[in-house]
Amino acid sequence: MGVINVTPDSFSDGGVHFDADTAAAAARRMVEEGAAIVDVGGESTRPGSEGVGLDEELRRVVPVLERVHGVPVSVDTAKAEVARRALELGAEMINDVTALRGDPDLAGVVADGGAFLCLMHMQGEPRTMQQDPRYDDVVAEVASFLEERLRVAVDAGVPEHKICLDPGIGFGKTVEHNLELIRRLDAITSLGRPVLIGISRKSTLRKLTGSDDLVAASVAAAVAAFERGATILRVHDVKPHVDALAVAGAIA
Ligand code: HH2
Repeated sequence: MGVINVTPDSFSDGGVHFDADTAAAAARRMVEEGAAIVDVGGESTRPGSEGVGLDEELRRVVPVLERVHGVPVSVDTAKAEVARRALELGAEMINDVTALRGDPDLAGVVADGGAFLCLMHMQGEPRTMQQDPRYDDVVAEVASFLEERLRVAVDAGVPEHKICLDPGIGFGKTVEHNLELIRRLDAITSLGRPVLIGISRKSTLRKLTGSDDLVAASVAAAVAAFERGATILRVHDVKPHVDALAVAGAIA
C-alpha cells in the first residue's frame, strides 16, 4: 500500500503531494512500482495534529481521486461524507484510524458502498496520544480492541471478509510498545483477518537508528512484520519495499 498524504503537514511527506496533479502522478508511479493499492489521505494524524474540517478534507482529496481513475485507491478518512464521495469516485477501501469511533455514519457508508475497510487501534487522539501512552499488556489490549471493533463493523453490515486490522504503530505507543506489537503480531493475525502495518518513516525508526534517512529502517521493519504475518504494508517508498518483500516472500 503506497501512501499519498495530500496535506501540508504530514510528518514524513507533508507538502510533497499537496497539489492534486503531483499527488495523482505519484499514485500512478507507485502502482507502476508494484503497489497493489494507494492510500490517499487529506488529514494528518501525526502526533499533535488538530484535524481538518469536512470542506477542507474534501477539497484536498476529491481532486486527486478525480485524477486517478483505474488506480486502486484506499482513502484514509474517519468522515462518512468524505468516504461517500470517495466511494462514488471509485475508491475501493476506507482506512479509518478511529476504527468506526469517529463518525457514527461511516459504517453505513462503507457497508452500502460495498467497500473494504481497515480498522486501526489508537490510544487517545492525535493531539495528545504521544504524551504518556500506557498499557498493562499492549498486545492483549490492542488485540481485544480490534476484536471488538471487528464485531462492531460486522454488526453494522460490513462483511467480515472485507475488513482488515491494524495495531496502529505510533498511535499512542512508545517505541517498546510498537516493537512488542510487531514481535507478537500472531496475537492479531490470530483474529483471522488480514493485518496491515504502517511503520514506514515513523519516529520509532528514527529513535532506533538516529538517522533521518529512514528507507532502510522502514524496509527492515516491513520485512519483520511480513515474516510475522502482516500482509498489507503501508509505505511511502514503494519500490524498495516491493523488492524486499519479493525476496522475503520467495524465501518464506
Ligand atoms: N499511519 C498514519 C496514517 N494513517 N493508517 C493506518 N491504517 N495505519 C497506519 O499506521 C497509519 C494510517 C500516519 O502516517 P503518515 O501517513 O505518514 O502521516 P500523517 O498521518 O501525518 O499524514
